[in-house]
Amino acid sequence: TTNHLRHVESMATMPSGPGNIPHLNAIVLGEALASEDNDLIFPSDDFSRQAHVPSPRKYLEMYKRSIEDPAGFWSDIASSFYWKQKWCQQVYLENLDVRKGDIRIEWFKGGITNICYNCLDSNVEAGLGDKIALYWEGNEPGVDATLTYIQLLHNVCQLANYLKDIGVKKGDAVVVYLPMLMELPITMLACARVGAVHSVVFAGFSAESLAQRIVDCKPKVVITCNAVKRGSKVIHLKDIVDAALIESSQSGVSIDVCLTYENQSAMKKESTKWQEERDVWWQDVIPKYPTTCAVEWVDAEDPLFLLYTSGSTGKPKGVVHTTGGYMVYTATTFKYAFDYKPSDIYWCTADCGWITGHSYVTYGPLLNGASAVIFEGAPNYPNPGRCWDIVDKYQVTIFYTAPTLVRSLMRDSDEYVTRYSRKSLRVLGSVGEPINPSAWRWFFNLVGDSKCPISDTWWQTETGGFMITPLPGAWPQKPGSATFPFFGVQAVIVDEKGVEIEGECSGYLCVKNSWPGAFRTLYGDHERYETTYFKPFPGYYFSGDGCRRDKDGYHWLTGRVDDVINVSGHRIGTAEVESALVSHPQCAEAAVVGVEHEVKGQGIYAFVTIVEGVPYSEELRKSLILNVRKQIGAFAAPDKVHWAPGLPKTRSGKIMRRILRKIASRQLDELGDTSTLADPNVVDQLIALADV
Ligand code: 6R9
Repeated sequence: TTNHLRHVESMATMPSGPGNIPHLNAIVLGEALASEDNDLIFPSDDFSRQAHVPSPRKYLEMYKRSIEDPAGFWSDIASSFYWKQKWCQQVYLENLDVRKGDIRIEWFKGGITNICYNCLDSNVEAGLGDKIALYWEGNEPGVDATLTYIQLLHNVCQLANYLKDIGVKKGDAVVVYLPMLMELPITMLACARVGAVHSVVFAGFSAESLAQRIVDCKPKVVITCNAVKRGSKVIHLKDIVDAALIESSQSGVSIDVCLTYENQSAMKKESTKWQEERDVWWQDVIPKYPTTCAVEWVDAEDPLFLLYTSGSTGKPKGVVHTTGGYMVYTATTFKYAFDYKPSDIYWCTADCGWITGHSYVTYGPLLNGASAVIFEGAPNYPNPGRCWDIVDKYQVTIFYTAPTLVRSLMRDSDEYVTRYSRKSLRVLGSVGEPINPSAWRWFFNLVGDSKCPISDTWWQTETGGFMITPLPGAWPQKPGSATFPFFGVQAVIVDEKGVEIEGECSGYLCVKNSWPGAFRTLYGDHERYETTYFKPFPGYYFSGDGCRRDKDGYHWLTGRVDDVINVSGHRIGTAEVESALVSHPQCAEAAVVGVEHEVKGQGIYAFVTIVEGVPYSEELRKSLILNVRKQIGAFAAPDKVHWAPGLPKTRSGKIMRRILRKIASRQLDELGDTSTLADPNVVDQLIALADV
């Protein structure tokens, strides 16, 4: 264990102690880490030696500067990007205290740049033109394609020229409903090139959800494809878009152009339903445009994209990210958290329809000039070895995925992993939900052959990029802990009164300052932005997550503390599912809670009260679930519907979810005090109906 000693030593010899950085107080003492009961996993000497951040000491030095001199720290980094015009003297402007006025976060204000230029043109100019930017792996093994940086630039320019041609201007919204084809990052980049704001909608959302997002941002054009194959299933995306466009026009938002890519391997042109005056085949028009296109220069604070995410109440929130800070932040977090080097081949299994795909499929990797794999298919098709087949095929060195995938692959024979070499791997990553220690170990020991550090990255749609993450090479890891805050992030844990707690503790995870990748507002509702995120604990950004800090200063995320359920890493608001259920004519009332699920992390458990006189039946159960699939998407379908002639309510009519959670998880001896219920009998009734 020379490694072990080396780390403890280097911690003990840190320059001047942690100073004003509370989360480091414990770890700097060193002896805590050396104690027997710690479950620590150390990076190898070889790994640490070559890493960007090779030691706790280096981390501490950089972290301290990032907190004490954020302007200097981020200016130095931002200077390596291309700016048409440099930002003003003051790099960032912030006020995170609602009591002192509006929350206005600005970084690099006055700086003029373009993120597409920095992703493509800059890299081509730096000599990376012939480097592969994207490896595309189709649903069927053997179907694949590549684009070099120069080819990607040409493709992006052609689409950008088309967008300009149909009148898309700086600031206009473009809704994108595409699966994981190269056309998805191409579309995002083309929007950025012309200064348009993309709103990518995950292609698993239903027509109704898509319509809602179209009505909200009123795009000039919708970009989609006719169909996609995922595993053995064909999904007719264009039909979903057609239905969404009928619905949005009923709400007064009509779309003139629906640009549709022909995804030949899934569906032929001829069998696609078509509306001549509105629909345009991508392949008919885009290749005719010039392969160069002047960049629309934008202010650092001009919006780059909108991405909807679920909250605990009401309709989904349109999270707005701007250009300059997001660019600097995604690039920097990508580089450090994955210890990225130019020779790496990177694969993130996330879909571009979620924030992970925005920041760490498209922008972060391309800003670093990386070669990234994108995968159209399902990770267990044609068999559960597909991921490792892809890793070997492209010699993937950095593999970033979600705990739910790890857990689902764990259930199959290890032989699906061991039959592949996986020798190329050097860093693994995890995102979306807490990774349980057993999944962590399987991922580490089996997939990574006990040699690849795991970057368990905690962050959110709102944060734009990683917030708490290991830096592989710097720290010994603890399975299941996201470790320490990234540079520039002052993560704090507060109690219910909003008072910061130090040392070993647990409470609500907040952030004390702003960081460049932070979202700036909720689309069209700045008030909701302030109320949701900055009012609960005045003076802080509130994440909605619970967190524990252990005696060594490591952070352990404990899940959402609001009414948001995390299903397979996807955020779903209980209120959204409830509203989909009660819109069913035979559903009188619904209450939804999250329940532990072996693969998905959390499953959706719905209690439903049926209207008087209607019998509860299997058919009704199915039709209730169908309502949720139709209104939100298949991924939000309840795992269990529990018939509830009555719901446990307080005398003031408030549903007691605490009791419902216990019933859902069958912890019947932990129901607690039910005497405050308006009708305590409903509890026994619910228990009796648990398996109906
Ligand atoms: C990136 C992303 C955000 C919520 C977040 C938290 C959970 C994400 C996590 C994690 C524990 C991690 N979450 N990463 N929890 N450890 N490494 O997932 O964004 O879809 O907005 O979800 O996901 O609960 O609040 P988003």
